Parts: sequence; C-alpha cells; structure tokens
Amino acid sequence: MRIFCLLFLILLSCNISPVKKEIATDPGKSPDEEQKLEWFKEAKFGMFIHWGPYSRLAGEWNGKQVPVGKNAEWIMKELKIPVSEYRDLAHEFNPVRFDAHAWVSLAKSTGMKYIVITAKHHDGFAMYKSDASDYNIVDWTPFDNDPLKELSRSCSEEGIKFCVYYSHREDWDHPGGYGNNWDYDNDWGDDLYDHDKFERYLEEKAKPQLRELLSGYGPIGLVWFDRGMYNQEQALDFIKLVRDLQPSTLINGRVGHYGQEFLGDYQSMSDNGMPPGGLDEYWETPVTLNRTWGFSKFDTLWKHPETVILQLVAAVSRGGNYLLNIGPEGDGKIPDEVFRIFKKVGSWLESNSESIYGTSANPFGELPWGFCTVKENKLYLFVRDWPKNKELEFKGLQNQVKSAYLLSDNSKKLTVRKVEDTTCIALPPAAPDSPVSVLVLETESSPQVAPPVVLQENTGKMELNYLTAITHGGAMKRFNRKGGFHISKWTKPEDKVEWIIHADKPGMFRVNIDYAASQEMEGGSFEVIIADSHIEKKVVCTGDWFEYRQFPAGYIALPEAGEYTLTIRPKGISDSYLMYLRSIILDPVTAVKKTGWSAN
Ligand code: FHN
Repeated sequence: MRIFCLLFLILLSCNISPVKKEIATDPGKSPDEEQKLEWFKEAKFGMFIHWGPYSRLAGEWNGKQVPVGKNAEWIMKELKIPVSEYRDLAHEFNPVRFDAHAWVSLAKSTGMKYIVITAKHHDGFAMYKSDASDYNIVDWTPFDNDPLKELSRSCSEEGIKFCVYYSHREDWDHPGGYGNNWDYDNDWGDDLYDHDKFERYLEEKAKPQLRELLSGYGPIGLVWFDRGMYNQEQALDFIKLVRDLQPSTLINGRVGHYGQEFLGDYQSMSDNGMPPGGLDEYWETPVTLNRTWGFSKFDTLWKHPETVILQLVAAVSRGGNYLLNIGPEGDGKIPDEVFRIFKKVGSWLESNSESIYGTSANPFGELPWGFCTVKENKLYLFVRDWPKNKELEFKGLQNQVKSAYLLSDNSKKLTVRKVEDTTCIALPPAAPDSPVSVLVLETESSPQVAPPVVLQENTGKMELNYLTAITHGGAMKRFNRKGGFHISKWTKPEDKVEWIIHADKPGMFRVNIDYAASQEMEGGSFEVIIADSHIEKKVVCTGDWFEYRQFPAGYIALPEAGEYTLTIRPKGISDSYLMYLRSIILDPVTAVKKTGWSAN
C-alpha cells in the first residue's frame, strides 16, 4: 500500500496538462494515389458479376449437387470434375440471352457506378476472346460474341466504370495453376508448390491474359484479383503489369500474399465482411445477394432489399464501398429475384443519393440508432431505429447547427437544441422512409467533431482498440485478411497512436498489450506514455502476423479522475513494422503483493 500511496503523491504533485485533441490525418498515400481513388470513393456502390460455364451447371453435375454452404462457381473443384469433362461442358456454354445493355442498365437504375465481371474465375475459362488460350468464350463455344467487349462498350455509353475480376493464382484448368488437386495435384502451400510449373502458368497464361484485358477493352476502372499470391514478389509483377499498361487502373487488396500485409490500392474485406468501424485506408466489401456467387438453382435464400440498403449504408458510413454480386444464369438471363430486390434498392437510393455518393465516413463513434456520412457542410444522419420519444441525440458535434431537415422534405425544418456536448433533434412522430430515414444537418463550416473518448467499464477496466484510436504519421488502422483489425505500418516514433480516456475511477492499472508480431518484428522496442507513467518494452514474436497474444507490459497510475491521453509509439527506427497492435487493456489494480501489483 505504501508504494501505491507514494506513487499517487508523486503523480498528484505533477501538473497534468490538458489533453491536446486533434484528429489524425491520413499521410499514407501520395496525392497521385489519392487522385486515382477519387472515382472509387465517389462511387460507393458497384455490381459484381460471377458468370462462366459453371452458371450453366447451376450447382448440379451428373445428379450431384454442390454441398450446401459451398459456392456454385466452385462446382468443378467441389465435385472434382475432370479437366477434360469440364472442358466438354464448357463447349456447350451458349448464353444467347446475354444482353450487355440490359445488364448495364440494371446496374445503373439500381444506383451502381461500376461493374466488376469475372473475366476468368478459378475454373480457368476466359469470358472474352483470348489469344493466350483458346479456352475462351469466343473460341471454345458456339457463342460468337465477346461479352466483355459488349459490356465495356455499354458501360462507357452509360457512364459506368468497367472493371474486371481475374483469378491470377488459382486456375484449375492449367497444369501449373494453383488449386487442382484431382487432375494435377496442384494445391500445395507456399513452400511446397512446383515453382517452375507455376511460373510457366504465369508467363504463358495469367500475365498475357491480363495484358489482353488491359489493352483491348478500353479504360479498366479496376482489376479485382482474388485468393492472393504465393509471395509478394509475384504479386508485385502483376501490380507492375497493370501500372505499365493502365496507370490509373486501381488494384484491389487481394493481389498479394494473404499471410502478409495488403498490397494494392485499397483494402478488400473478406467475403460478406463488414468492419465495425472506419479504417485509415479506403476499403470495399464484396457481398452475395443470396449465398453463392455463381448461379445456383438451389440457392433461394435471397437477401431482403432492406438488408441490402442497410448494409450499403453501413459500408458507406464506415468509409467503404459495397460491391453487390449477381450470378446470371448460363443462358445469360438475370434471375427475376435480382430485379425485384434491385428495384427497391434503386428507388431508396434515388431519393437518398445525396447522402451516399461522394460522402466521407461517419466522424463520430458508432451511433446506436443508425449511421452517418458527411459531405462539405452537411451531416447525413441515417435513422434506422426511430426514437420512441421522437428526439434523436448524439454527442460530439462542436459546431452550431444552421438547419436540420428530412432529406425527403427540406421544407419542414426540424428543431435542434444543444445541451453541452449533446445535439438533440426533434423528429416527426413516424419514420418517413424504410428501412432507414435520412436527416440532414447543415453546419456553418465543415463539421467539427470531438475525438472519441474511451470510458471506463463498471469494473474500472478500459479497452483501447482501433475503433477509438487516433493514428499519427505512418501508423494505420488496417484489416487483417484473417478477419481482425489492428494498427500497423509504424516504423518510427512519429508513427504514434493515441487514445483519449476518461477515468472516473482513478488508481493504478495493469497494462496488457494485445498484438501479433512476425519473426522480423522480434526485438523492436516501443514505449507507452500516459500522464507521468512511462513503460518501455520489446516486441516478442507471436508466431505469425495474425496470431494475437496478450502481454503484460507493466503498470501505470492515473492519480485523479479526469481525461488523459495514452500514447504508444516505436522507440527507435526500424525496417519492419513495429507490431500488429489489436488493443491495449487497462485493468484496475486493487491489491499489492510483494512481487508487484495484481489485477482484478
Ligand atoms: O473463391 C472465390 C469465390 O468464388 C468468389 O469469387 C469470391 C468473391 O469475393 N472470392 C473467392 C473467395 O473469397
């Protein structure tokens, strides 16, 4: 107890300066790179199309079905269809009902601004005329058209960005491609694969085909790579290829090795993935409209249009794009359900477009009643749960509100009052729209929002994670391909991360740091600073970059109730990132043992 009191007295005698509240800017991208991303950030909503010979099979081959929960476009692999037989099936692919103009019009009327179509999926079949392999829709089937040519033309007529999906590592048809373990024994991991065979596949098929796409189909908005690469060097070759041929084309985050940090121009979430809050780099989530990507006659579990609208709003509010998939049938028909769902989505978007396109992410923390976006001097509040007391409340807005109204009817002004840090808006009794109604709040200048403050739980514990972190310098809030979110890309002391915390139960706290670190990070050092406490530690390898572990780092004292800033930063300069930091946990300490403090 004596140590505790002594520490307390020392800390009380120190002058604790008020925390400096500043919101971090993103220093990660050069102006050129930011410029390239502009159309994508403006677009918010895209149409994904999974279409190929598998669409004809519709989830069934020789009386066998693709197992429930598995993807219909994987039928070749799921049912181990021999290459020769799948090639025969592909001969019969004849999508006579394909209508490029109708597909593009559907995307446009639904509010989608870009289309990403599978130019080649894992089955290895090219959905365009390829000189690199005659296993393509023009040379291999009775269909005498190049659908990608037609789509790219229609897209340019309609002002929609034309983009291609290309499976660069996985190819079940080519003897060197990854993934075929029934004809070729080709699904070995990073160290065991046949390097020469794979190189041959890359040089004679994947790279030439990508060159064809980037030279014969006009401007390509983005190339959507999938399922990663064996190593970052191979991925960098693909990046260079795209950059050389079309420098403005964006590259998605799945181009590189899945076990290492993202390459590419923006982060790709996992399939149907949604981050709980914003990240420091732009991102996109690919989403299925039912459960599979390619058409399956067995998959009737369609999303409600309301679900689609809410997911779109959630993605945009958290600073990302929503790429919604359709799986046309083998003859080129788009399933009726798609039209039904898209009609409702398109009509909601038409009335609320201003609150979606060209906006930036919610500057507040998560809002219990819905979502928020920002554009210039306007905040768009998406009210999903209409308050029973007809008053909407949120904290943190620093500006005065000039006017507030429903986006659907700007003639009726809503009354706004401010109670200290809380803004309260009087609402009409019933929600005007479904599943979410949009309010507009106009401020005098661009909305200023106080940075998030972490509060203590009832037990006195505080968890500091990426959602409330304020990043500086090169430190970035990122997505980990294995499903987690962490802070990365920090190498020097300026790349620091801060949290503002409010302690109403002051005292001593044990600091636990939750991170992942690969071998090259071992031994890097970092410091944690808060009030007059200072901890220095060395990074310990946790096994791999996605294997998080919690390490006790020491103790800190928060001598009195109030606001503090906790900072963590690299101690020196290093070539590798410091660590992948998931969270810092402050556990209140209630007793002292001879050996040290013990936590609750
Ligand atoms: O294996 C593919 C799958 O078939 C589909 O193309 C999705 C779309 O994101 N990507 C892969 C799985 O993540």
